[in-house]
Amino acid sequence: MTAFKLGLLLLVMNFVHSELITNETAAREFANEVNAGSEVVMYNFVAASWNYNTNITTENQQAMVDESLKLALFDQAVEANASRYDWKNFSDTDLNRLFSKLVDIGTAAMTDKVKLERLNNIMSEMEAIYSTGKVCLTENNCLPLDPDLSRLMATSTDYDELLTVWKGWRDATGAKIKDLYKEFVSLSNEAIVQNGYPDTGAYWKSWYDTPTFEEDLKTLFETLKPLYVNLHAYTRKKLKERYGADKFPTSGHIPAHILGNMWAQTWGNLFDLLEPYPGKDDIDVTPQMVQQNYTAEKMFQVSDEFFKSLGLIEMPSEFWDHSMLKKPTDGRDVVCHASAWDFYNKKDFRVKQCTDITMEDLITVHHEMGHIEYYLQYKDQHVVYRDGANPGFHEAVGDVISLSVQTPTHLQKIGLLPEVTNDEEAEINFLMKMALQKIAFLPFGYLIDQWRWSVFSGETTPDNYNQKWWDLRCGLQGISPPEDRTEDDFDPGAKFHIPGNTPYIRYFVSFVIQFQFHKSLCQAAGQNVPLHQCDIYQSTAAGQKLSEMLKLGSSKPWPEAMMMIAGEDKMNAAALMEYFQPLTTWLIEQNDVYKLVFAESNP
Ligand code: X8Z
Ligand code: ZN
Repeated sequence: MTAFKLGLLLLVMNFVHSELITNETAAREFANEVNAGSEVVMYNFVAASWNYNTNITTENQQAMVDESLKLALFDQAVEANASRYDWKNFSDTDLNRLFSKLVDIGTAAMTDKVKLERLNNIMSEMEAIYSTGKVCLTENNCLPLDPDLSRLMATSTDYDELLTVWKGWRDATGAKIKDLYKEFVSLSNEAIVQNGYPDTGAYWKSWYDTPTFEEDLKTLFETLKPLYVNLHAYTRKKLKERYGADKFPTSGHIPAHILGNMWAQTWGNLFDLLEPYPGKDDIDVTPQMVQQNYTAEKMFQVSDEFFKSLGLIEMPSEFWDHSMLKKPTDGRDVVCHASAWDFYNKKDFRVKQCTDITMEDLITVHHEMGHIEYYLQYKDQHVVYRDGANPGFHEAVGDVISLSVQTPTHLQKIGLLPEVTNDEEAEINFLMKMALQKIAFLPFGYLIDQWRWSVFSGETTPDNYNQKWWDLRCGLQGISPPEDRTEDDFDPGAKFHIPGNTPYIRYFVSFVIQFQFHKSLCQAAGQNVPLHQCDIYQSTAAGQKLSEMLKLGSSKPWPEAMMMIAGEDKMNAAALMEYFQPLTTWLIEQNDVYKLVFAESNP
């Protein structure tokens, strides 16, 4: 049946019935028809979206918006007709769960077509401004984020040059997005209210289906904070040696532009400066990758090989034929921020990434491949279940794999690390590298949606957008703006996920639960070593355990999926703490005193 016919049928059915339908066999049939119709409408939307993301033009934008409107109409019809069933009282709990998802249609609930179209246009415009943003260092030298500005932020040690780029990026993106974002917030909320939620943030939180979600997050954050604060204090001390203490505020904050990353979200690019025992093994394998003429394709093949070694599903030929693994050189504007795509036809799965030949991007490659592996594993589920157990699960899959990939012994196995030393100093070096990736990120991952939830709920209004942003950045990350910011600036808009409207708490969740997954998969693999040394490569037992969980998609509440893979049904920071224990001890010794408050710690 075509999507159009199904839509029509659904609408007609809407007028025929008046009482709630209790027949569960009929309900199952209805759900199956919706599945077939959804696959078509979703495919059309994803394909149009892909076209826009890989070639930003006004025609492609219009085509994408058109498809998103068709999808919204389809969703509205499904919702209206699913609501004709007495699904809340179904005896079949799966059918009940399925229907609860059919009626939960997000911003597609907006009935005013003009507003819905405007909402979709705003979203694509914000994405275009972000993705085509450039910073001009001189009149004739204007650089995009990827790869140029990212590389500059990663490698420059010139305080003023970093400041020019940092500020330039925020002028080129955030400041231009603020008015659109204001309008977006109001339209998105208007749509979501029609779907029965108080605001967009509440809707996003509902995906975790945990009444204590925010408290749970806070508990996790508080548990992990001392480790972050120790890393922060050590990093600040080293950065002071590099840039001079006069560049640092007396409050104990670190200027936001000198942490090796445009948003100070991960600090791995400072490893040279922060390496505890310099002169040990070269655990940053970027030079090796360059020397061995690594290409983007090669990086994806390396990742595919790891998944295969676990007995998981390899990438289908469509993946290799249609993915965009490199930034195009034909002058097209594209959305460079890496993403993984499910076309909902059970065949077409793609990655879009402007891959740079670096270790950092090799990790992102595994991250994206994790998303695709999840898509492949749950492809036979109903469309509404083709999703992560919760959004954090989806983000964790590839990261779990890269926890193994990054161990020095594994890097040696795949020829990227000529020498591996097994002593305590090498171990601390390695854990420092991992901490700059995993621990440095925690407050950033935690705060983005603290900001957004407060914006969506109306607690933070447009005249306080930037102030609230910096309150969170200073208070939780312990970083400060390198120069005065005002409400003409809109610094949240300079981070992809704000204009791209991708919720962010999923990454904080992922950074915690990926260590729970890792620990349990390591046990399945029979790896009797400290957690940070474990490499599950070639363990089909670990692969089997992972695969069983992935296959569920979102068909079961996430605590069940968690129980299956981790043997416990809650998020828990213990595995993460265990992984970093030797470094925690080392940092405490280095820092001498345990400094818990940024404002009071200024060695
Ligand atoms: O956006 C991503 C992925 C795509 S889901 C590349 N990540 C976050 C970011 O870049 O800010 C991965 C970790 C955090
Ligand atoms: Zn991701």
